[in-house]
Amino acid sequence: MTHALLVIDVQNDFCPGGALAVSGGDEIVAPINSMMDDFDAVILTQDWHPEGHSSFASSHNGKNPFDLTEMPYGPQVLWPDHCVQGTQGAAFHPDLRTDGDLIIRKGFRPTIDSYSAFFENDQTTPTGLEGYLRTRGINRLTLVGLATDFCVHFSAVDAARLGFDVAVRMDACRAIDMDGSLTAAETAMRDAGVALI
Ligand code: VGL
Ligand code: ZN
Repeated sequence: MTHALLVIDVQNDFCPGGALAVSGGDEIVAPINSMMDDFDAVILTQDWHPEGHSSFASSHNGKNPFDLTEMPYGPQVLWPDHCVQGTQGAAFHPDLRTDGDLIIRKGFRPTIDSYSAFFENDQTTPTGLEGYLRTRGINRLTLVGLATDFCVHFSAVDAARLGFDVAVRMDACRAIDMDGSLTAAETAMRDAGVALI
């Protein structure tokens, strides 16, 4: 077994004071840093949107952050502007170790959002992460990061469907938790065969 730690979106905009702050988002930085040495590989993801991205409420007339809209690929939550490429908000939390092996960016296509580290929200456009993991012989993944109910959730479910052995360290994740999204995410992850630890 070659075991990688997948660190999802530990970026300023998802931490207290950020544009899409997740409560307690900064509390997981120190525990994640100390876990890194226990893995064969460390991979970080970075939410990385162009200005005016289609997932931003500000790009839709009459819509507010956290409203739902319909995209060609299905329903999409609209977010406050966040993780705009090159901004401080898109940077990793300043205390996060970034000496991992790979940083994979997602959400850079203007018309598709990407929660998962594997596929964009159309569920068909790949990020390339699967190929990277397979060519390195990585078959086991532990996920940590932000937010439990969105990017961690979709990354974990996709990884399990692709056949990886997947665990989520819930103590090293924090959730947005809107309208029961955390409970729904936990159910979906368990149903996909993800171990919640
Ligand atoms: C995320 C909402 C929008 C996440 C990213 O990292 O969970 N959530 N973009
Ligand atoms: Zn985003």
